[in-house]
Amino acid sequence: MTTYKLTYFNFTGLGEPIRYLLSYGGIKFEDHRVSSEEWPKIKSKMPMGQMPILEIDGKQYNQSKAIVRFLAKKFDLHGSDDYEALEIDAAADNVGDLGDVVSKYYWEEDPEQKKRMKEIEMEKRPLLLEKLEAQVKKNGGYFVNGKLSWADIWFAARCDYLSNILGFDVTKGYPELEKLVGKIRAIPNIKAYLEKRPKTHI
Ligand SMILES: N[C@@H](CCC(=O)N[C@@H](CS)C(=O)NCC(=O)O)C(=O)O
Repeated sequence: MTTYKLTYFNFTGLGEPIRYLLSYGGIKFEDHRVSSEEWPKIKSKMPMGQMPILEIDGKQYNQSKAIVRFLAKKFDLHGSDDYEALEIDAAADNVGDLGDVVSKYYWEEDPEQKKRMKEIEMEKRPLLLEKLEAQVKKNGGYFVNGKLSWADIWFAARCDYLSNILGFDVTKGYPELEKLVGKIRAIPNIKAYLEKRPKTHI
């Protein structure tokens, strides 16, 4: 039997979309959560010195989005033709842009720079969320063509992280996005994962 081991920090971040996808597909996986003390000792063993890493039968694969896309193909969540796949990729990258804006502010350590990043974040976040909201409304409750794709799952998992670092629900005030996240969290295999996952601060 194929074995799956996900190695990532003990938080949601870029590991969470992979955990969601593996759970969605009913794949049993080892959810290896690395502590900040352990990380420097194993960093050099990672393909690009970063995580998440998915090991499949002991072979390491990196890059969260590539891994999620690989799993999406297995579970038929990657679009029914190249055009649909392109729209799904673009939706996930739009969500990625939202993530970048919020994350850059959160992780900035220089106080002056952080102030500037906060201004950018407060200006750009609503603009991006409005666009995402309109897209989901136009597409019958999903990002692309009225059906579930990996971009929807990517979004829901990224919302966990973004809401954690913002300190409030990032979809609040965007009813279509809120509903979409609710639908993803209610998928039985994902719901079961969410009920058993460890509580983390981010
Ligand atoms: N593009 C990569 C980015 C990976 C990444 O930035 N990983 C961070 C955690 S989210 C990391 O490993 N940080 C620790 C380090 O760089 O030492 C992906 O999507 O997988």
